[in-house]
Amino acid sequence: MSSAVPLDALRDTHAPRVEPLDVERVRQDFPILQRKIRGKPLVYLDNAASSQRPRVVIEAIRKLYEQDYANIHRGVHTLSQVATEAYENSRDKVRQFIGAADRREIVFTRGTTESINLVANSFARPRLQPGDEILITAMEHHANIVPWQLVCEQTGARLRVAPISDEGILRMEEFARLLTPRTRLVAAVHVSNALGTINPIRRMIELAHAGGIPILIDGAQAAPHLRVNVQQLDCDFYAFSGHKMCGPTGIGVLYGKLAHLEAMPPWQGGGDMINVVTFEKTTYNDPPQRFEAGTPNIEGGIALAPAIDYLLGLGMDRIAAWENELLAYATQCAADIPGLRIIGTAPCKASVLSFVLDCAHPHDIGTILDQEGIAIRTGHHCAQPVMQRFNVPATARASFSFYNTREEVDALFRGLRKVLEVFG
Ligand code: 7TS
Repeated sequence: MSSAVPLDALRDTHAPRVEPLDVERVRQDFPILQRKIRGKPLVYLDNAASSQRPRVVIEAIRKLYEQDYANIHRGVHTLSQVATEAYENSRDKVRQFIGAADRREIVFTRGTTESINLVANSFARPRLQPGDEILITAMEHHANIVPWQLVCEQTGARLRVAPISDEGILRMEEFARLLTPRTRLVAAVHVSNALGTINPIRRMIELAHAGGIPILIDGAQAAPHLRVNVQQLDCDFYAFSGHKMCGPTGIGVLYGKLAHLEAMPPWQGGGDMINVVTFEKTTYNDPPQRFEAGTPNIEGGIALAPAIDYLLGLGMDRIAAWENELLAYATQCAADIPGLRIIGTAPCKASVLSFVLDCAHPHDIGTILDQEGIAIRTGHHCAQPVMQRFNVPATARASFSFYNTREEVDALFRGLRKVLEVFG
């Protein structure tokens, strides 16, 4: 694959030509990148599992704990007001980041998983009848499979799966064919964590809407890497996690169109989500508070704002351009490794190089690379059906971030040559 990957064709964004990132400078912002592993410089290529945090995020949490911490949405005292304001400013920041029309469309959750479970329980379950269908794709993370299986079990609805090609590309004609009058919801991944495929979600959304079907997009692997605009996309729901985009762990987002959120019942009860409680009857708060029962991840929510500011400061187009160059370079290097097979060879990919070697199990690859200070993920990546589709038990996965360098890609392939020496 050359670096001339047809970026815009499927990225749903128009990426203008941009100034390249000063990666060495960017790396200075991430204290952990100075760390040594077994005496060797850390080469962190497990970004799809979780990214690292820049100093601005670390400092925001430290400042909160040292100066501004209190519970939110409940105090007249100064600290509670300061913390509440910071938390709610984060909601505005998220709204801006994904181009939502209204801050009430931004629900804070624990992460992508919880966002999808919220939609499954509060949007899908009350609407589903026996015989209804939910359509997903064959490249979903378990987080976008299991919640639908649970609601199907509860309601008698049926899960349908749109197949993918040997390259890991969604078969659009099959996807279109599976949209039927029985389909009540589509739930599809934007960027596959196991294959790297970028799905043509704009087209998928159009097709779903042409049949009057709402659609949720799992953006866990897209929000950190691509410019996302939910109004342009016109998706009904969009889910993502803070920890994969330089933000804190345990905070995530569900974007939902306001009309949907207003029509949805709460899914968890407790403090903050109510209007008036009596033993006879309780009335519920408006969105988004209706879906945010209990004390939330205050520091996570607050420190998501500097993470977003950081990404926007670098520019999502510059991030995408550099990551795309790294992926193209790594894909090129992979061609020189005997017995290496890339799993996921779609022309339009983001961030992820998933592969197997003839001679070594992915766990052995991961263990030997760790000796060299190189962190990759090995296993099924919580996408077991993808492994089944490609008939492999697991893959080794290097996933790139904007702070990775070509030298780190070289280190990865030096490490893989060591694997060949041991097992080849
Ligand atoms: N959807 C996709 C596409 C993902 O990649 C992940 C996490 C999730 C949903 C769940 O996100 P969470 O933040 O709620 O856990 N993916 C991975 C991964 O690839 N390696 O570790 C976690």
